[in-house]
Amino acid sequence: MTELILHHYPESLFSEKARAMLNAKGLAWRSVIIPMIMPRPDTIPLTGGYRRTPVMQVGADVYCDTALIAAYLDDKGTGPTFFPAAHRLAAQTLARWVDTELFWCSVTLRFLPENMGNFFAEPGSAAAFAEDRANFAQGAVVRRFSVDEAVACYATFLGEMEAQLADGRAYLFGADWSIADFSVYHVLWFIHAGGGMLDWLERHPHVAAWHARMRSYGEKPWHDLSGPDALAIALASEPEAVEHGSDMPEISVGSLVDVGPLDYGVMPTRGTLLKCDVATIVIRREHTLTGPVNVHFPRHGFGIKNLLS
Ligand SMILES: N[C@@H](CCC(=O)N[C@@H](CS)C(=O)NCC(=O)O)C(=O)O
Repeated sequence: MTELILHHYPESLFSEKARAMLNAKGLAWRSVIIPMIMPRPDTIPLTGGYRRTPVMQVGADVYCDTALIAAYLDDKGTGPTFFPAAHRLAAQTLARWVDTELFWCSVTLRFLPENMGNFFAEPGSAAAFAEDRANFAQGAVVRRFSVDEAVACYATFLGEMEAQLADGRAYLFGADWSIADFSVYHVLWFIHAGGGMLDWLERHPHVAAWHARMRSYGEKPWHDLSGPDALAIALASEPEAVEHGSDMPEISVGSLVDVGPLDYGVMPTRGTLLKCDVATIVIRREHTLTGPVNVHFPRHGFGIKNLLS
């Protein structure tokens, strides 16, 4: 198998989800640490505009969004599937809710001064981060949580999770993990990563034990790779063959399209449509530093616009 390369930064919670999935599956992977804020000269040539974190590179193929990274990794490595047939609907639906609603709840909680820990270790980094994320938020359609709402939401969720785990099961839906475990894990990891609200975990012992179990997959040491070396790997590789097809009558294969998230971080990637079905959108683009690359997006939560219509 071509090397798996994660472009990420340590503080990123969705990166922690990807790291935990890679490690849980026992996969070897290489790590490109990207800056927490723009510019990202060694990642944007690969994605062509998409700027959310993380992205996973496999040669000259780039996978955007951890939902798609999970689907890609599922039959790789060892261990149970992320999508057990008996719980697939519940696990996927919970994962989607957690990656959106509980995620925004966690942002409010983690950025309370008492929960931040050393998130902004460098002097001046808070101001630069705020400016960068103001740009990132351009065009976003999300509802941020007030502190009161976030506290109530998290308290309710932890109570329900404690009840779910109370029969001694190891994971949310039974003896084996599902994608929901990885989604819930990264959000809880983020809330508590600054050392704040630890008493909330202590008051929920089943959740605390589950969190410790999931933590054993995250934050593992990785083999570093420089950004320019990752670009060179793309340049030396050919994109994987894709079965062409479009399920949209008005946008055919070969059309020039913009593809991007619909909720936030909406900066699109421009390329030629190769494939669009219920699960994925794949476009081909090219950059002098990478040569031709295929950029893969999940269909859910992403929009596609035909530039010639
Ligand atoms: N649905 C996306 C969400 C990714 C996301 O929101 N990542 C955050 C970091 S944890 C981000 O992109 N922040 C802005 C940035 O890193 O530029 C996924 O699952 O990958």
